[in-house]
Amino acid sequence: MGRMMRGPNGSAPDNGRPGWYGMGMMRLAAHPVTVPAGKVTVRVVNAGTLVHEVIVLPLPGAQAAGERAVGSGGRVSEAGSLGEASRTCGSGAGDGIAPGAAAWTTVTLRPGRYELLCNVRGHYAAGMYTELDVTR
Ligand SMILES: [Cu+2]
Repeated sequence: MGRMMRGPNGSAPDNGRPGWYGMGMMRLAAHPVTVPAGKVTVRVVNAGTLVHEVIVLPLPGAQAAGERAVGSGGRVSEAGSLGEASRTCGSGAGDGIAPGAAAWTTVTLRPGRYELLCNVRGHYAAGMYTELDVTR
């Protein structure tokens, strides 16, 4: 069976509107932060009030989580994506995880460093990323 991970934990904007307000407090956390190589089931609970998603990307070289270039659309490149959890109460890719809902995906990961991130417009720059390390 897979390992348990949770996130993202988007903060709750006081006015309930998506946008810049409250985005400085957005975050995404993995539990645990290190897992053995092989099939890894990423389970996500959206504890925030906005729609989120989690995408799994390798971290090249010495790059740290949060260092990807953000394009003019407020998103990062998903090239090389190994999978994503973005379907409300479902597996794999969808239209985003509704507030309060769960989502999941199973990916096969070799030993290395990975980044879990939310690529909803503006969320990466607001801090929705975290590193996941995979050991042998
Ligand atoms: Cu997000």
